[in-house]
Amino acid sequence: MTRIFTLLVFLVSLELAGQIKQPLPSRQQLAWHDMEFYFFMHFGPNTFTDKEWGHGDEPEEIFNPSQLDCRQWVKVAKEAGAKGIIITAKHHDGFCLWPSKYSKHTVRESKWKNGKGDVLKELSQACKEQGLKFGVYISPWDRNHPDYGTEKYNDVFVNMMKELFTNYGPIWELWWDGANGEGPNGKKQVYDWRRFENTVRQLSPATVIFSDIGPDIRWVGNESGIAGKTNWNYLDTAGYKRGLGAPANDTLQQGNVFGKNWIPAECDVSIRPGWFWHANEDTLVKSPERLFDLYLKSVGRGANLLLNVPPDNRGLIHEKDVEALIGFKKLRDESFGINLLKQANSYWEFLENDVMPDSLQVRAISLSPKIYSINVENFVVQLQQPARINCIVLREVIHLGQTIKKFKVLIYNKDKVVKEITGTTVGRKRVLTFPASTVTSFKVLLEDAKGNDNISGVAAYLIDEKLVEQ
Ligand code: FUL
Repeated sequence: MTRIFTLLVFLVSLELAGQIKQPLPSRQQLAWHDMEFYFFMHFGPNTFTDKEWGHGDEPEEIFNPSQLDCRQWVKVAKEAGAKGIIITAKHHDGFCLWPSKYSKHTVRESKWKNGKGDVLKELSQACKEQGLKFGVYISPWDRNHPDYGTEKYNDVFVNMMKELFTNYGPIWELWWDGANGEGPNGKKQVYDWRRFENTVRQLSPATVIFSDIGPDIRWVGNESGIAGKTNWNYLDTAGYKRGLGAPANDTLQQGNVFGKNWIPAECDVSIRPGWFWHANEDTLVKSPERLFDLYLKSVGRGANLLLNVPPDNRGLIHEKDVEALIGFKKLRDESFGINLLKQANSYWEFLENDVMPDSLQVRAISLSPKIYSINVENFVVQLQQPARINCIVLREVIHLGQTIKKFKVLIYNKDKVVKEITGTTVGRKRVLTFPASTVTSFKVLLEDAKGNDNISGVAAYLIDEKLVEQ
């Protein structure tokens, strides 16, 4: 008996070893994956000068929003279903949206509130009050700071980050922009990235750090909000130095199938053509349908969507943007409100796993919130009654890693296959859309995987036909 038990333990350990060989997400990264969609906010002197990249010599007095109201930003974000806000605390022009002791180019030197204002304070408080996560973008490149291009600037940058974490935390995500050029004295900075990273880890171990190549979150390789149809959460970063080159953009878009690090992709894109607000772009705000399409191409491909919504020169989110955002939320609610499988007579192979932490339990889109499927290769979902469907959502149990390399979905009306969809990765969420058909059942075939396939959820919807991905 004991021998059999030992053998069993041995086999289970082998199985587990197979599972954990590949890199796994950290707890912070897992929580980040669940953020799905949040706001980016570009705000600063450029909002008042109609520029995208300030030169750093803009007079501070031009920063003077007449009605700045961070509560309005947070309210709009919440109404749009965004779960957090990342604000440009300092863009390339060096202007600080907080009264930093380490710069003379800040809100303190501006006319706004007679120099007594602090955007980061107002926004971090508003986020706290209304339960949104607060994140900060801080550009390492600084076209204003007199020390830029010298070793002293590394101290400045570290001290500024200390101010951010000490006075405005908790900061859930920190965004290090990859753009890097010369400072006011014509010199380029040699950044002490190791020190920067250690500073953040020490001050706030729970913060996830974004840069082109991580360490926690990677750039998706474009600014159009589009992840690869193949999207691995793995990335090889050996041989690349932050700020001095990254893997090719299509590698960033797709990740590396056997990459050595778990560094998932975040899709940054603006609701307008520019990152900053420009009056002449008020008519060019993306429509709810375009935003929905971006959602399918980012969140629907297992990445997160970081949607830039730049406040205008009043310091408010413009009415046009609000309208588009509310429309976008409505489309998501209407599309994903009713999972047609809730009533399915489903055949579902699964093992229940009691040790799985609560926070990882499969949510709304699974057949049952308490069911996980482990090592399921093929399964069939049988509907109680024929239904029109044009959207199927699959999910993988990513806390065990990402394994699925190739899948096929066969959609049936009685015995006839009415649609065959093939795909590669699944990841946290894979949303498949196709022209609507009457469906009686569908089969999901996991055709190739790196290890055990781990599907954790499946759902089906009938969405507005014009929203089906082109
Ligand atoms: C880029 C910057 O140069 C743009 O101004 C913007 O901040 C974008 C999100 O990242 O690297």
